[in-house]
Amino acid sequence: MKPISLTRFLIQEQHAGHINADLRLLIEVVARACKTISNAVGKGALGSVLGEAGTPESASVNIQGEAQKKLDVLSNEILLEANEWGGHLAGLASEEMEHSHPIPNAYPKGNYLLLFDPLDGSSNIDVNISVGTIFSVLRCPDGITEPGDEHFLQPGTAQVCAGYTTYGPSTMLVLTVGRGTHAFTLDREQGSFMLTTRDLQIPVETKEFAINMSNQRHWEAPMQRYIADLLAGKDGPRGKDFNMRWVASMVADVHRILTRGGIFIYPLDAKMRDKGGKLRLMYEANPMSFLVEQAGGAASTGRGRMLDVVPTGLHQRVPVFIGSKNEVNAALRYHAEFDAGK
Ligand code: P6P
Repeated sequence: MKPISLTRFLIQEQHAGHINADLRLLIEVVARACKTISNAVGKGALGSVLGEAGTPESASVNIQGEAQKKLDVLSNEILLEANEWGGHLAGLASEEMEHSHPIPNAYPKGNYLLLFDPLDGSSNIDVNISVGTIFSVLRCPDGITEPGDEHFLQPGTAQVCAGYTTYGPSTMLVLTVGRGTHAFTLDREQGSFMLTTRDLQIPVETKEFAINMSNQRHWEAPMQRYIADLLAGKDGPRGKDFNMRWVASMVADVHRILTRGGIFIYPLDAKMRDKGGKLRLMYEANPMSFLVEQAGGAASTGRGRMLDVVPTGLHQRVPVFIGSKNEVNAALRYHAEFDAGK
């Protein structure tokens, strides 16, 4: 049977009463912006969009203190311009901008807040490895027409929608509106995202873990023990051999896990302790956690459910354990035993 388009899927969800017209418009606008980003990313060296933003004399650095790629800046601009005028948003926030961006008074305003990492994993862009866009949707608090940063600081359980687009061999959009997690593949001839997997289910068990092993000496003791037991394989406490993958693009690693299972970990380490971790809560960990939970997986900071974290800052960082439910729980047991002094 011919797959249905994203538009038809969203109209079905709206007629079923699961989303309203504004949220449908928001998702369509973001998906269209991601198609534009996909085209820019796909040009590679032919598009004069690779390399660092800014000039050799003054590199462009974002709020995270990270060098910005030209495509970081371009992707951010594409998402800003696509979402400002539609009347579905009250404000938006981005990894690339220090503060949230209210919708200009010249445009109509809506009830949603959009947060995004416009191009996650952009350090991989110049070596042609998959990157992605991550987005999260919250409701603007009642009565607020000029939302400030503080109005975005809602726990992950408050999300009404989350998704990512991965720019890989194919461009895929993975989306949840709280009723399962669904995957769409971009049909470049039609220019439409087509529903290729309805209701993704992450296997609860896995033999595959994703972590940056070069940080091992900086990890806390329970992390050292957990990974050592994975590496000990079938002769060790876990009684089975494990495989490892690390793309250094969260979108690519999480997409693999949503597709075939696994656990992705970016733990707290001594290098990152003062920052609270590497990955950002509001537009990386929370949307990915919503998607993974809706696909039957689990997501944690290592000491608590990710979606329950009460944010304290727009660019707050957190440790991330996400993926196959039983493996995430196994990793959490090492932390719980350590905290209990065992
Ligand atoms: P490291 C990309 O910069 C990112 O935010 C995630 O997409 C990715 O999982 C992680 O950082 C990679 O971190 O320390 O391995 O470069």
